[in-house]
Amino acid sequence: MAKFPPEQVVFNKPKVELHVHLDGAIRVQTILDVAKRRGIHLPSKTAEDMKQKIILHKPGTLTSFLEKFKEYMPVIAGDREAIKRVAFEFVEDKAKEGVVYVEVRYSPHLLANTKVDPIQWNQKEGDLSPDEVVRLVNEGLSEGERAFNIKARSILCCMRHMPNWSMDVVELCKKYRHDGVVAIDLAGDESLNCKAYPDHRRAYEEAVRCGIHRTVHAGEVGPATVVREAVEVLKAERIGHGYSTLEDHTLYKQLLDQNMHFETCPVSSKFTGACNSDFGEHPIIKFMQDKANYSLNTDDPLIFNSTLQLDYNVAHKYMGFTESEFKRLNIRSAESSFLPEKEKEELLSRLYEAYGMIQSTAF
Ligand code: FRC
Ligand code: ZN
Repeated sequence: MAKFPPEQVVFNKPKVELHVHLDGAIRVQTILDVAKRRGIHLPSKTAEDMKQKIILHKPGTLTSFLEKFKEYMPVIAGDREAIKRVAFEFVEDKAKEGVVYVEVRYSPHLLANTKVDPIQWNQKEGDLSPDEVVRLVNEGLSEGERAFNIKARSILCCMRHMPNWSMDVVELCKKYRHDGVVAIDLAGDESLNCKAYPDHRRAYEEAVRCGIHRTVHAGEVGPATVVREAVEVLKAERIGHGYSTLEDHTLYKQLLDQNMHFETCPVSSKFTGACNSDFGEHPIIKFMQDKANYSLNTDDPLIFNSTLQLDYNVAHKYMGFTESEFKRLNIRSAESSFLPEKEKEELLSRLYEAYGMIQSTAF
């Protein structure tokens, strides 16, 4: 990954971020502090050393990616104080990156008292429920909103390999829809789509019935058929990543016509091997050329040792993004946010004002 001098800040203007994982956006120092308080042994004593252990240094496999979570998730999961702190600090970090509106996602079950073993995620050993996790995150986010003057909402994730959690997740979305939770997501291994369907589909049907917004991780490493299923079966309103949509021209045209929003993550896609490691060949360039509806996002800044600024720098330096495209995509992101109409209008006004634009939809 190319490093950029900190003074090279492209698009130093208010931004919207729609795809970032709370458990992939934790401060290394917080992991160390919490481990110390809980008496959990870590392989490293200093933040710098721990950071080197957690970050992905080169594009890796799913296994190497999951190993990263295993390093620190047991420190944070199941700890009330840590979960609230992580949510609060997340808002501070986003405010510093110039984000004015963020939707942050996580699996409530994975932050509950769960033994973090990629094969047996569901081993419960404590008393912190997914419901209480959501309440703690809501508190941390709303305290952060007041302290740092930005807007933060959350999205609750179902996991593809844990279909028995999905109805819980949609019920939590319903319970906390007036307390910061704006949508449901489906994350994890895309190859598990078919087997896991009935439960995920029922959860998404319930979301549709109750007016809960929907996004789905699809077409990141999986084929275009996963995207099609997300749209047609799960009634996704936005697609997480969606790069492989380009392999199915009919589907791509259909999604362009219906103004589907793609939550793209340039730096992440390089590290997960989702896309060609040559940024000059990236699907996002096609999205830009076609004036598609998409956002730029970090996904897991802790694991990729990145910031939203880095994703913008990459888009500028290797993909030819201009200031006016950055403005356009942020306005599309705000329009595709899961905020209620009135708040969406307020957000859009804030952007138009900051971008020196007169409000108009003529792009
Ligand atoms: C997933 N998480 C954070 N980042 C990701 C990601 O995919 N980029 C969390 C949660 O916020 C879960 C981490 C959703 O645990 C295949 C199987 C997986 C997996 C990713 C791919 C199983 C567990 C998992 C991530
Ligand atoms: Zn993601």
